[in-house]
Amino acid sequence: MTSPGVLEQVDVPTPEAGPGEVLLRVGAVGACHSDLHVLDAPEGMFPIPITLGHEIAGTVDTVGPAVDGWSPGNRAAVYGIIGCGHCRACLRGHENQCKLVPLGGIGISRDGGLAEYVVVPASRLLNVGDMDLTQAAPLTDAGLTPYHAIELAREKLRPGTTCVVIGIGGLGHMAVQILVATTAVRIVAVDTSVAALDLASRMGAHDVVQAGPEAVDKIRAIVGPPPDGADVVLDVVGAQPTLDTARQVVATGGQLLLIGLAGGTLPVRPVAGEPPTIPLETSVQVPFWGTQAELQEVIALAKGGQLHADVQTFPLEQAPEAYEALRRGEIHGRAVIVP
Ligand code: FEH
Ligand code: ZN
Ligand code: ZN
Repeated sequence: MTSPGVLEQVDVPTPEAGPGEVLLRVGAVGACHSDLHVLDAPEGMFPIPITLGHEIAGTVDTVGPAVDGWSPGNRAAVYGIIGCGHCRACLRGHENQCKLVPLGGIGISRDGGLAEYVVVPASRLLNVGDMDLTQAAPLTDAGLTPYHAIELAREKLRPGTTCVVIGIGGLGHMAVQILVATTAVRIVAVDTSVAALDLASRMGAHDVVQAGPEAVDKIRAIVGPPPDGADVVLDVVGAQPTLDTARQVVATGGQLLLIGLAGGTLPVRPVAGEPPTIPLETSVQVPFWGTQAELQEVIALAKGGQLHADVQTFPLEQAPEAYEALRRGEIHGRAVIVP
């Protein structure tokens, strides 16, 4: 991003690994909707110029001073968040809740992976062995973000409960697989696209509902009428229609996880005369990315063949086109740039 909203390919010097850092040759980097938010953000919110790309996997090229455990040729996925490392959240391993650094990360507050090379702290690397790097990269965000959200709802995701996943895109199709691999819940997939719903069925969703005026009734026919309903709803879109659907199908005592950042709002008005906007005892959370420990578990699911990203690859020079296709909603699964 060379100026606010401008994504262009320019030549920059190959970065060098400093103490504790590794120079990684980028094998693959996912194109995330959040990169569009970074591009569209008001000036001053993110450093400019900056190389975007926060969903990275690659091969170690050189290691900087004081780095142990990594050597040239190792293949790794990159945990993208860089918190302060010493606040009460970071010390507990929740760098996604860092109390000092609001949005610290590779491709966010420092140069990322939309390039042939990227320098990362060695502490952010997780070994992926011989895994295809176009599979490893999406795990670090498209896989980790829904995995973290599902972890937050683990208590509700009991055998025999239902989970509604709204939006079967880059993150949603991974969410379905993670639910299949780690729970015994009934999965209801919701999307506007029949192709996305077919993908959800192939990945193990038990029911599919096409988004539209009848979606709430169709979902209700599966999850039951109020005060029953879906025990967990993952809104992976976060637009007004999806948030409205989510709050109309969640059960009393359920859990709403707002993962998508499309700008919708969710009125939270407890029952007081007017009908409540969400049922009693229902919790609402806005998960953010995930923890490094959770990324290790996501990689284990992939290595075990239980998590596979449906990727569409683009060469580096076509990165702007990939992001425009993402903006137009033309990407099914995850767009991955291969420098
Ligand atoms: C990345 C950068 C900034 C905001 C949000 C994000 C998410 O895509 C991380 O999963
Ligand atoms: Zn992202
Ligand atoms: Zn911190």
